[in-house]
Amino acid sequence: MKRTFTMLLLLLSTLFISGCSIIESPEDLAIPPKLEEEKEGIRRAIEEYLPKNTKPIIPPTDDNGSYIKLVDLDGDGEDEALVFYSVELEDRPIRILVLKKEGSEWENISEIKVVGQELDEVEFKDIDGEGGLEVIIGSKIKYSLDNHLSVYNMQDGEMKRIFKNSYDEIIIDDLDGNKLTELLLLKLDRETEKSYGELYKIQDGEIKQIDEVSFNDNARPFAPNGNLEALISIPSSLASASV
Ligand SMILES: [Ca+2]
Ligand SMILES: [Ca+2]
Ligand SMILES: [Ca+2]
Repeated sequence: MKRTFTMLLLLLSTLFISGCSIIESPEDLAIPPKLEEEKEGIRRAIEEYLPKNTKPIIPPTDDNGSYIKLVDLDGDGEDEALVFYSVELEDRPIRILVLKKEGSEWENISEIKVVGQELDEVEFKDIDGEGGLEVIIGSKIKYSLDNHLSVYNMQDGEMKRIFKNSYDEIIIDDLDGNKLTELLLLKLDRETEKSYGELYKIQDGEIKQIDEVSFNDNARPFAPNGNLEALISIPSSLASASV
């Protein structure tokens, strides 16, 4: 019980002190050697499937500077390729092409149309424990103060959206140590100016809110270098997050 609380505090301090909303492990920073190997085949597929008025975009959390990510989306042990690009003059310009290797060729099997106009977060994590990684996309929508969150997973070869919500800041991590990823959405109520966090995890096959974290009066958790001890009052029920 205590562990969840401590981990959460640690995560929150990292988040607020660094002003960065993701925590990266050394593995995340390594350039996947497989991408080098597969680049030619993927480039051929991109030329074939991508419309002409498009340009590649590099996801904000991608440290190897590539617009192609290799991720096992269906859990068969082989990586699929996700190609990030944008289409000119579209209301929802950001797209992610999903390619699967069939024999020696990469085939276009699905596509994600990102909500909004700008990527804020891109993560690949196992949320549902059902093999394969989910695609977690945080994005900014024009004229909207908060950010949009969508989670996709692959079902029968198609990318399906399994969850959507909004956030001001987001923590995407295994908060309770059960090897599955939880989502902690930090939100600001713009009328009362109070901040709160909503904790989501998989339950009975669906991503459900299992707890709410409140912040003390007048606390501004989104301000960097805030005094966390004073800011956060986490209900003891959060400790049951691992159930
Ligand atoms: Ca796969
Ligand atoms: Ca999964
Ligand atoms: Ca977990």
